[in-house]
Amino acid sequence: MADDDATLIGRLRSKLIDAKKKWAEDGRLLTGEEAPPTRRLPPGQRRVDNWPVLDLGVQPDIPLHAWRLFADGAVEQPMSWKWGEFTDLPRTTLTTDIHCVTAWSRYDNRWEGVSARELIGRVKPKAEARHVVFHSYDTYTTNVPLADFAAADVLLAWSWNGEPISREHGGPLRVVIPKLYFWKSAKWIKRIEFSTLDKPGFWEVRGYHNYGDPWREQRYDEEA
Ligand SMILES: Nc1nc2c(c(=O)[nH]1)N[C@H]1C(S)=C(S)[C@@H](COP(=O)(O)O)O[C@H]1N2
Ligand SMILES: [Mo]
Repeated sequence: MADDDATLIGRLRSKLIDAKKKWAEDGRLLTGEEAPPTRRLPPGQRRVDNWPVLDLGVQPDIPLHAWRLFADGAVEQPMSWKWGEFTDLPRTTLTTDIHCVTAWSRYDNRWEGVSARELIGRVKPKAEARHVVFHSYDTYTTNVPLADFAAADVLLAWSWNGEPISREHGGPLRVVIPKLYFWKSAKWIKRIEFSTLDKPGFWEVRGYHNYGDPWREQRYDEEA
């Protein structure tokens, strides 16, 4: 890629990121409603049938032979997997809804992969580990409480509706955390860091809510 292109893409990216930061500052899309989790569509969301692509403008291409997943930090047993090692772990399938902070929701996504619980059982987080930080191949990061990562419906997924997850949607492997806004579901996952301290990620330091519960409409940090 020519230097000029790289500069242009850099400028486009930062424009996009600034725009989203401004949304957080303005509290855009907030309805101020709360909905019981028994309601399927969270407040302020509209249902879509397509699957929008959202990222920082870079979609890393990770050949499977070079792919690695690391799990480390506050754990008894730090581990890493090559692609075939990871896909040989016991697998789970699960159908979930997606709720993006930009107000679209997509129902009935069928995922296949390894459950977070399976991975947690292998690395054995230390008693003082309370948080998890996802680090992705595009340098994106996002944070969740360990308790939420350890929920029964959290997956490290390589397949969506029977197909390998495409590169634009985070393949080879992405995180899926159905109960939180989709920015917490890191695409192109590379490293799962267990931590005693909370470490806000890319959007969390740019005005997004630290937790991100769609039914409590936790789009943005109240302090922003
Ligand atoms: N690595 C990485 N993961 C990411 C992002 C990103 O930019 N990089 N964007 C997040 C946001 S804001 C959303 S809404 C979803 C979008 O996933 P999709 O493109 O598959 O719809 O991915 C999340 N995970
Ligand atoms: Mo998002």
